[in-house]
Amino acid sequence: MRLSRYFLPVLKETPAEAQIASHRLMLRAGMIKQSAAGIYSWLPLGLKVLKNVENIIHEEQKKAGHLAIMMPTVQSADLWRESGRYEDYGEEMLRFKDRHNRDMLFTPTAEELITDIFRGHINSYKDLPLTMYQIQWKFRDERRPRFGVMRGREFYMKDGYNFDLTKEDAMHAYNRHLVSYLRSYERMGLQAIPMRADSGPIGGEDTHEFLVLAETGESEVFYDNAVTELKFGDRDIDFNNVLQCQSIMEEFTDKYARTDETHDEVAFQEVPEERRQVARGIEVGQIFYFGTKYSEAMGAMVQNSEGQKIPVHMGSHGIGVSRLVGAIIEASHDEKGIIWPEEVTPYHCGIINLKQGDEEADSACESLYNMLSAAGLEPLYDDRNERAGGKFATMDLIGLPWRITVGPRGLKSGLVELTNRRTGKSDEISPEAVIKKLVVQYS
Ligand code: 5CA
Repeated sequence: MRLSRYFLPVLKETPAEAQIASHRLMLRAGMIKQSAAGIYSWLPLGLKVLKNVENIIHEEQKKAGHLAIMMPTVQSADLWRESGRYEDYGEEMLRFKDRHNRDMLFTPTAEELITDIFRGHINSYKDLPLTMYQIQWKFRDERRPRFGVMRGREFYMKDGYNFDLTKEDAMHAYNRHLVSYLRSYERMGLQAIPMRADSGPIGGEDTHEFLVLAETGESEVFYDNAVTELKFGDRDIDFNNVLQCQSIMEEFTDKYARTDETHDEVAFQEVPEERRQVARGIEVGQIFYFGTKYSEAMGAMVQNSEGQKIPVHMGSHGIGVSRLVGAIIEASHDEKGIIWPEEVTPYHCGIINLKQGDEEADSACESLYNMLSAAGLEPLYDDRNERAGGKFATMDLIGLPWRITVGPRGLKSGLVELTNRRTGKSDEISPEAVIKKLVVQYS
């Protein structure tokens, strides 16, 4: 992509309404634009990151054997009356009427809709287990939308739902989700710690939230510092292996780690004092087992092997996809701007032409651009007639992991400069060496 052809409305001033780094930087880097309180348009740069995050989730869900679907954002109130949640959900639910005066709503989550799909088609244990998920916009009329995409009213969420014959099978689905979530967050360059939480309006007793530690996080958290030493890494996972998934779940949840909703001061005091931590975190996901709450209310029954009809066991599992973009920035930025982890970066590298219009510099940049593209990488080439200082500031702000600086002086000896955004370290190397290095880096 050439910057001269791009839409990157960067802001020089810090927007007054933005209180935390990620909100400030997303506005300044031209990633999003607010259209109403807690409702945003995603501009080209922001959308690229959102899609990268979404893709990681799709890939990891696929590995876990979960099936992608897409349900509507507008639902009829009738299903929610069946479960009893139409009244329970309160003012967070956006309600409206269609032209026939029927009660409709914008989906805040989709337990009812998926249960309706299930009961319409499945009635035997032979069709279980089944887990389906979607990545779709949600709306919750939050009392205090704030911090940009962190607490929006409209937000992008992954919601998955498992259907199982027994509680044991459903707990395997729970563990499978926990494992696939740990893996997804680590791929995004985040450490998200599973913490025992409260189930709120979703219901059920078994639930964990995933929290990314950050001073600006909205949740207060209490944990044994030993949990921060756990790494998922590149373990080989067999998602059908019940014991393997269970043992990973135990490894990541047996130490004390809770949000303020479930915090138990007596149990916390048993953690050795030097490891006891009280901090803040951003909730980037939550998994629930709620048994037969929806299947009983809505008649989602299956026949077991003895021919009896029993309500199916369910859980639901969410990831805040749009919130994650903010969380990644909270975890990875400096005073100059964003620093994208390589897995989610919108472009693999930036090219800065120090002397636009200089024949040699222009042609070196063009050739770099073409070679990088041919090697399967996506460069962002700043080909505008701007001063070098402005180009550097923009590149630092938008946070691409690598910057290639091309100028007449280096080109005299056939060299360009390759700079790492995180470390600030630069190397003067040949364009061919740049390509080689970046191809290895991103493979
Ligand atoms: N039905 C369940 C699981 S699919 C559910 O709705 N869970 S949730 O309420 O915990 O939401 C899932 C995730 O969405 C949360 O962990 C959080 O990361 C994200 N989320 C929730 N509310 C908002 C919001 N207002 N803005 C941005 N992200 C949100």
